[in-house]
Amino acid sequence: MSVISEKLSKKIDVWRQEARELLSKGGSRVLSEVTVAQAYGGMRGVRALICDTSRVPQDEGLIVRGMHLSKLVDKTPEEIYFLLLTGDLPAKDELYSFSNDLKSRKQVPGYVWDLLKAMPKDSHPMAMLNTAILVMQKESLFAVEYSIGIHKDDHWKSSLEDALNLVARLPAIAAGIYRLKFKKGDIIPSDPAMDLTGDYVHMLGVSDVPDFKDLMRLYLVAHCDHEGGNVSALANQVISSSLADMYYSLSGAFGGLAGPLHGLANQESLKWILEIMEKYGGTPSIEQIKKIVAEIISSGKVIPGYGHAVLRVTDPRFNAFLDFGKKHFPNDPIFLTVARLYEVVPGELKKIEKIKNPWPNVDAVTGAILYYYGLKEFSYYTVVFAVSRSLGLTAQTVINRAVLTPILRPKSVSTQFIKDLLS
Ligand code: HAX
Repeated sequence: MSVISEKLSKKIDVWRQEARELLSKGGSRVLSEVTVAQAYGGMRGVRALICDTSRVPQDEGLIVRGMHLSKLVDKTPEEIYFLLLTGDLPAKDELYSFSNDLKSRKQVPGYVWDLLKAMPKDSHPMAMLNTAILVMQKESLFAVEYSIGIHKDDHWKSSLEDALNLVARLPAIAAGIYRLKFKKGDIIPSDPAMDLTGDYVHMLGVSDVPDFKDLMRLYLVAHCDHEGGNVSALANQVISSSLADMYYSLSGAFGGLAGPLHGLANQESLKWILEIMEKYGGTPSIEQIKKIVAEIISSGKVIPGYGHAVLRVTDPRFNAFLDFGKKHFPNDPIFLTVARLYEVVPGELKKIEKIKNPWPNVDAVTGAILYYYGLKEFSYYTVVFAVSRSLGLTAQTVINRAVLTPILRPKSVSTQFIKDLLS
């Protein structure tokens, strides 16, 4: 048995027992009420899901398994994945064995490359990523075991195998997509000895750029998870709750991540920053930014990278990347624009009453940083986000399988129901 399976099997017994006890102690206690406004308003604030991999308190931001992101910025994706799955950071020997386990699973089936090469040249990189994941569905061990009729108590075991295989292969697939889509030359084979970040950077073909590996390590850590109710996590959970395997649920989740109000916001944000820099011949002045914000709001559009459905403070992930930029390239003109926008935009958004959170989210800065390091293809940025988010999403699915989360099926009501209620 691998270190991770052994550790998880002990934890899972505890988690199952805990859930049973909590349900018998207070199964009828109310967590949330749902107002008409919430039913019309995207269920914002309705508490109706359990997620233990991470929490996002509105005034703190991302907390992974009880540890605030600011305490995790020096970790590796392997450490974070172990933490997400088990609730503990790995001991040195556990990390060694877990990292080797992931290294042994990196091989991408050849048919994935054939398919990606056959896709239309103008396919979006996220569509390529989803296609690659979906075509690998036949590799699902969970699907095989389910068809054999394995006991549901053991569903988590083959789900864990699917999770580890997916997480191990995604950097190669993502890097391959970058090279194919943007004509960067041949696909660079994975180096079996390298860790997830090193290999990703190596396969992108940018391993000679100083500090880029460190940036990617931070990137893969900071985007790993964001509790259970965001678009991609919710989609992931809904799909996997039908006992569809992880290839289906992860590609479905990434379909949501590819939306401009979610993971695509990083590409939108940088596009916008470059446009205003072009228009104003560099970093705009404070007065110019005020004018830009007013124009966007009056045209009914959103300021990309600002606002959040849950957060009510500056996203700590934004702060982590801002600190990275200040350390490595404080005088880069695009980075200076990001910093100036941060000085001015929140004050302007605060004046608009309907906007609940005027502060930047992670997407306000990451595009600018990837651009600085030479990753100038905006449409690729969400793919990097997805590689990181695969850690949290697959961990959530393993845990949901482990604690036997049932099929998700909230109740909808009709407009007539609301009319009758209010009459
Ligand atoms: N610029 C302009 N208006 C904004 C705004 C912004 N950045 N953020 C919110 N608003 C508007 C909303 O569009 C909404 O207007 P309407 O009532 O006219 O529809 C109103 O303010 C209330 O919205 P809210 O309650 O404050 O925010 P929501 O929970 O509805 O939406 C969003 C949260 C993140 C979708 C929103 O803030 C937004 O569109 N931001 C810009 C896009 C963005 O940065 N997305 C990335 C979010 C982080 C993430 O998921 N990354 O993957």
